[in-house]
Amino acid sequence: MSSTARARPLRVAAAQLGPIGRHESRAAVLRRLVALVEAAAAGGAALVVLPELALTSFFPRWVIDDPAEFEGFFEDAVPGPGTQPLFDAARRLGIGVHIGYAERAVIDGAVHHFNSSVLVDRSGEVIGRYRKVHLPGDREPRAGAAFQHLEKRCFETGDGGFRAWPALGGIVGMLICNDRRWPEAWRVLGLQGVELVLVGYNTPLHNPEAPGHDAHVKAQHRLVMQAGAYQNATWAVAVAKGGTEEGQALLADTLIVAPSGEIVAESRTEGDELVLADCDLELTGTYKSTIFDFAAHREPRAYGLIVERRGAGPPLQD
Ligand code: CDT
Repeated sequence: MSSTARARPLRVAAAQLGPIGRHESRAAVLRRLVALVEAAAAGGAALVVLPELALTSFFPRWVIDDPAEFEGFFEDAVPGPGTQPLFDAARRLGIGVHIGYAERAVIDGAVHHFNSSVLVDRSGEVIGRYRKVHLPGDREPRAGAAFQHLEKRCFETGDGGFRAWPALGGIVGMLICNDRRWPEAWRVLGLQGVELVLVGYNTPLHNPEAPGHDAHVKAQHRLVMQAGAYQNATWAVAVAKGGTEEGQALLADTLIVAPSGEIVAESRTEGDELVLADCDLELTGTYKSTIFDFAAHREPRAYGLIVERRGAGPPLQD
């Protein structure tokens, strides 16, 4: 990476979580999260990034017939009474927080469930919220699978699209887990001038639908993070809930990626671990003003099928 004259440094802490048990109490999880926030602040970070569904076990792996147990994985408000110790600690220490959680929202009197994340600034103000758009897996249980992946059953598709916000001296966007595999999601953030993309994930190392892909899970995770960052001239933080959770192996490999596509910091363990990097947001400019000067080089008239088709169809006719 080359240095720039007018640096905009932001020290970011990616706070990887190890496994969370199905019956682990919120209080116990919150103690772990607060310890990570305190360590991030002690390390001089301005932002701590926690993973997808960071308050609970990855419950879409189970068919949960008991409504009380299912609803028990959801939050009515974050920040809110259940997570106040986390946000109190962050505000006291002057550090911003990104966290993923299962959201129960009441919209026009009806209850909805989303896989969501929130970004809170260093003074405790909510900067933005995101509801996961790309929900992988199944609606109905897969026969014979040791673990299900029932996000389509547990959540509704996010209704807010992909957004970026001015925050922390730059422009910050959020994706959640499977979103990182879709270049369209990155590009919608890139077209808002995003400079830092935050991505929490729970990625199983075994996919019952396509076990032949299992050997490539880590490489494919790195591929999409590095490509997404480079092609959109942005820093990117991918933060895992990793390790073996309730018998299911999840990818760790928390990463911080520069706009060059280089991995500048990565986790060494599968447990609770902080990964720190100094991200100069100004570095995005050397890509945004040259090879990825969108205004100069993009050709939207050639991209029509991106929004006209959902699935692949036949080759276009002359
Ligand atoms: N949480 C999440 O989105 N996980 C998916 C697993 C896909 S395999 C059904 C991922 O893309 O990592």
